[in-house]
Amino acid sequence: MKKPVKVVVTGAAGQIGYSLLFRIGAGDMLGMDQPVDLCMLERNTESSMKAAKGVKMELDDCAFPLLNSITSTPDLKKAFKDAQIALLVGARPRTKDMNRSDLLNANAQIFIEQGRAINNYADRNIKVLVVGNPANTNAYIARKCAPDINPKNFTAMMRLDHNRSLTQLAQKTGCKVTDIEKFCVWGNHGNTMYPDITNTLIAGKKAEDLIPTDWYLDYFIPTVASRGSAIIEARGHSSAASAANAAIDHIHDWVLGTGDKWQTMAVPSNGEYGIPEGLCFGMPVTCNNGDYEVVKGLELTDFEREHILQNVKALEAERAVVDELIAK
Ligand code: NAX
Repeated sequence: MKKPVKVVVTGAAGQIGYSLLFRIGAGDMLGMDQPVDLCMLERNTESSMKAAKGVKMELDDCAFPLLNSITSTPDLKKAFKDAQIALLVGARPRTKDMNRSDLLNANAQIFIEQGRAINNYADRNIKVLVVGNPANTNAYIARKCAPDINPKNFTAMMRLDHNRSLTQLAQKTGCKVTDIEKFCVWGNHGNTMYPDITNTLIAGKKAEDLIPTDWYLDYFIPTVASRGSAIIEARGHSSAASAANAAIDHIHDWVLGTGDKWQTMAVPSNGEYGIPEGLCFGMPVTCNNGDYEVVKGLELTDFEREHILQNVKALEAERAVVDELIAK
């Protein structure tokens, strides 16, 4: 049996945590031969700790063979000590009285602290996935606060947007999701996100030849971007099981590989495709040997450039706000 991998999940007593932890315990994320030391980090309040205790009791009751240990703590040092994988899910939700900069401010404090704790205590090769919103900017903050860790290892989740898109495309064309290749969602996990079919093949045929342009522009792009709100409207709560599933997919592929198959990950830009260096940006990647690589050599159309630019502007505006907070 392999040596256990230490996995930290923040916001473990929340909605997404409640789906995510059981999937990790079942072996869906790291494989059926990989034991896990699972650490749940929650806020240091009586109600959060009590809820986390309840989740831990249920995890115990599953008797998952792959769960080598389960701990629950509000302590950043204990949680991140030697952590090899961190899923940063816990974040401050937006409440009615908050504007965008209040939300950025509240979350910046959380991700500044967690970034520092990762820098001080985590395994030097830790892989970090930020789910908590604003996910791209929170990943940027954590990375900036962890200067001793490879910047490449701080990613944000756009896999839910990717998965949502696959199903829309499959349903429109009557194909299977597995028939779709070379698709990605560029940019920010927000209204400007750009699900891009320029290079996409569906069952070997060019997606642009199969899909009516008006459906793509007027239905597909806005439907993917507003799917989160549609779920809240229908369910009364935000996406949880599908978000947990996307987090599992993201880490699974990063660790276990995709071969030459594209996936979407939000990763720190190295200036690819004119995206300013350092922004955490959704891009097409392939994963091999525990590492990801941004797909290179794409010739962008004017339409792609324009949509990528909208996302650059959105993320640069957030970066300007949080850079001041990080510097304090
Ligand atoms: P919940 O409000 O159900 O759970 C959040 C949990 O985080 C709570 O238990 C809370 O106590 C905990 N928490 C808050 N601050 C913490 C801290 N500093 N340390 C540890 N734990 C802390 O939210 P949930 O529905 O689980 O969503 C979590 C986050 O995911 C939200 O920010 C949400 O907006 C974001 N999402 C991101 C998605 C993406 O695709 N990137 C999609 C789904 C989701 O909307």
